[in-house]
Amino acid sequence: MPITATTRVLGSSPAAAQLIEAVERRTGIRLSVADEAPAEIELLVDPTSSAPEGYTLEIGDRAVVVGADEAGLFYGIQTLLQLLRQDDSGWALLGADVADSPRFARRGVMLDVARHFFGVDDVKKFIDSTSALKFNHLHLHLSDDQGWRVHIDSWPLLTERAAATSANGDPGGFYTKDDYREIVAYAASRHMIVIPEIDLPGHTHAIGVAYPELVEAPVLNDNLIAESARLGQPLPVAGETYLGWGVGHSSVRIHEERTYDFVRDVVRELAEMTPGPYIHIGGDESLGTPQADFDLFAERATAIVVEAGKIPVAWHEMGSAANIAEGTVGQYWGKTTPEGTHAEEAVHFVERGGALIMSAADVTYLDMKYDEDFPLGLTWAAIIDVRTAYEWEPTAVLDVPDTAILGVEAPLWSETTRTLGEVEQLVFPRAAAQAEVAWSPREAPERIWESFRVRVGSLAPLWKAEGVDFHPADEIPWSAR
Ligand code: TNX
Repeated sequence: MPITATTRVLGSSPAAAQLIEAVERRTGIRLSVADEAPAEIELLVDPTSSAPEGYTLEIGDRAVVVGADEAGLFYGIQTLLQLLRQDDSGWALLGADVADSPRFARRGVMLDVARHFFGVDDVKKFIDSTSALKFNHLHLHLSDDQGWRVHIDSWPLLTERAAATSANGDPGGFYTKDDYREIVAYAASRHMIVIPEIDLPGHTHAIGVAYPELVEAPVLNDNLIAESARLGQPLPVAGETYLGWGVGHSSVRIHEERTYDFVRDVVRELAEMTPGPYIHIGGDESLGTPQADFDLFAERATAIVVEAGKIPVAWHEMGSAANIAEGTVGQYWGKTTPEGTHAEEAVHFVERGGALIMSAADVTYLDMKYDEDFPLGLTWAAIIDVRTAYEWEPTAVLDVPDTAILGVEAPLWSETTRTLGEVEQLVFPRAAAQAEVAWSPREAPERIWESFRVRVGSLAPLWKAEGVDFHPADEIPWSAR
């Protein structure tokens, strides 16, 4: 059906305004609003129409989108926008008859704002581009060795002393509480829940820059020393800003009560400004923390999150603790063929009544290079081309019931990315692969690489119109318009 200046949209929800703006960005055509039916494009919400977050979309002489809820309507509109095409006779919507709803309730992306800081406008743009792929959770990695990125009233030196720099000595920054609330509200307007992460008990060198009494002296393992030398990076020095990106050298003091006062205060202040149900407390790569201390910390820290009324989320290593709080959600970042103790740690979350988010590093990690020569990214987990990112099955990695898998999250670690444009080159198109793994039924006939590569290729004009700096991987037949 043609899209012209006389095309009208009926529907009062915020989704109608979002559709009108997106069409204008793409085509330059400003659709008008209809006061009553019939209109060329009709947007409706009907809870009986499909499963939560689902929608139906019919495009013939008219286009009708019916969401099961506001999120479903938003997703139906995203699909409609993917069907906009320009040819010699102008703009049109391709015909369609779609009934769609998500396989997994949890479809996430993570942005590491600690290794490099990204300001509110960057995060909003990241929300726009990822929510358009129907991602509904945004995990913000808010603290790491290199910096602390959110203001905490009860521990003000965190942002006063430990936020100014990023990895490599690049500029840092932090979110005021109003900034953070603005991000949360913006994400909600795109149906995304923010999950804040404070990484503990390792990845905490920056805390020690602000409050030295909370953090142990750096533990320098052989790998850290060798990698730092190879990369020409400095080693961590207690109380001084850390500019390298080595991991596993820092730990908060497990046997000091003040550490738990700190954790309680931070969790409380974060919980107060986080409407979503989750607080992520990290737990990865605490190589300098003795195992018994680590397990003790995991038990106390997860209990503190529960006391604050939130569901704890932790990287899978925290599953080593026998008495991790019941219901804690584990985030598995091992490989699709698990190594070492990764699988048993992950499974323990399920044994404790929790569930799992799958972030298998050799397929979902958005910071891995596409190929050996790609200028951005790392290689430790794998080289991940688009096909590799696409062809995996989240329920086939661990020996747990399918119902224990909440969904998929694709993390972007930011050691090598300084700008949002660089982030986008790593994220797109591979985030689209994870979006489909998380959304589409396993048995759908289109859930195959030969179909996906053509469909993702058709997103190029949309991404160009939205200013998304995607990587034009040569595995994909990119559409010109
Ligand atoms: C491992 S994955 C980390 C991060 C790094 C990342 C780089 C995980 C839970 N921890 O600290 O940034 O590798 O790919």
